[in-house]
Amino acid sequence: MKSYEVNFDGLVGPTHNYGGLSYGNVASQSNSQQSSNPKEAALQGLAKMKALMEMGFQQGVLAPQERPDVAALRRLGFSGTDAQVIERAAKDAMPLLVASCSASSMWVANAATVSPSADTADGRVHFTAANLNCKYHRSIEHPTTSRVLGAMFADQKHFAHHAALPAVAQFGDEGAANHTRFCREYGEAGVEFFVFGRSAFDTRYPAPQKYPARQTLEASQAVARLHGLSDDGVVYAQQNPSVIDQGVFHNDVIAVGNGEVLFYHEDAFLETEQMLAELQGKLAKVGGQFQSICVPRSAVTVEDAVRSYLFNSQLLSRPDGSMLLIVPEECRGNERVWQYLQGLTSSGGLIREVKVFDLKQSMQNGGGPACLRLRVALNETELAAVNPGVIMTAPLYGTLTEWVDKHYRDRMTENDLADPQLLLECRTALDELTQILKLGSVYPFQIN
Ligand code: SUG
Repeated sequence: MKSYEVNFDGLVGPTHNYGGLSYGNVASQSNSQQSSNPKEAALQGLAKMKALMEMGFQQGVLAPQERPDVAALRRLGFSGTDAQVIERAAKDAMPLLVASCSASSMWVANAATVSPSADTADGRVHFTAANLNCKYHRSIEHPTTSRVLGAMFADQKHFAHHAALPAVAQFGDEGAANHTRFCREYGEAGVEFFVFGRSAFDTRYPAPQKYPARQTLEASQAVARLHGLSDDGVVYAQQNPSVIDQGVFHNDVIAVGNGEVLFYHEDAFLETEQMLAELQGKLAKVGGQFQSICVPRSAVTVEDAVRSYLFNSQLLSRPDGSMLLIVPEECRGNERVWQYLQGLTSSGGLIREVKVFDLKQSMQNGGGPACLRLRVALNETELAAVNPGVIMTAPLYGTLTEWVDKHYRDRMTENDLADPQLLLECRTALDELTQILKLGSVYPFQIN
């Protein structure tokens, strides 16, 4: 049976803004308080989806969340009408209003961890929504994420959904941003590679000194158990704590994998040789030939990687077996990175082509091409069971760009978040969106 890797991209929500909310994420902190352009952000994301669809890749779309999250503000003690809740939060606790307005659900690489049916004990595709416990503004995403994923992958014969892990730092889980799958073909059994930043219970593992390690070993292990993965089908590795301290807040900022290939920076991991040997051995057991491409620090520094997001690229398989790298414009702007990429594609290796996308609105908050997509490997039968409303087509692209043009503002600052009119605008837009994508009622304002 045919199988595919389907990229579901997060549609940027109408409140996209630069809140400076993510300590440890250099771009988020350095662009704090700048004015943003939600309309441009959404159109940049849609342009990437359309381009991939036109290149022949399977592409889907994942809906944004209801923001401002008035229900979250109510849980923090703000009361009255919805407009009063926003007004009181703006007056007494602006940082909480900003957090409740974040469009951070656009970075759907953090929405969930997904295990394809070929790897799981019950032969279904498993999803665990990420608790995103490290940052308040992201920790409020998972209930709606679960409802949206449930509406997209509704058929229980093929899809199994798990609630987010317990909401404590010991089980900090950031979803697919720290999860990579290696396989020969997407529909065949593979090896799932979980990268963690620290251990919550075992003091033998070192931890970063400056910035938080968001993903714990214990969270990754829990996800592997929930998904029914076999020991032979899983490899755990620790991220190098010193790169976390340089702004590598997720593994997908320093490594990316696809098929049988891992593309990574020399400083990305601890115990790298042992980890590569384990990946090679386990992939061989399912018939695969593991290959790794190490980018030396002498060519590209960790700082270059963090600034350019070279590794936050999408590594995609072409029908002829070669690979294509989707990188952000910032890679072209960095001389060393661009030179490295020229050498890589002309070396006769597997990665033959680089395509550049302008995703500046998202990049300024620390989200590159790979952050914006959730990969779901599906066979033909499973793909046919996905809600067809969320699969990208030329007409859907047209409808969504019109929808963005109609509902989105082209400038957003902190003051705009306090405008009660924004809440109404967002709800009107999202109500229409759930009809466009045929999701049913998924937002708190549609349910309560
Ligand atoms: O969680 N930025 C996100 C970026 C997530 C990128 N995802 C991956 N690498 N997979 C984060 O730090 C910034 C929001 C603000 O500052 O307004 C933010 O949440």
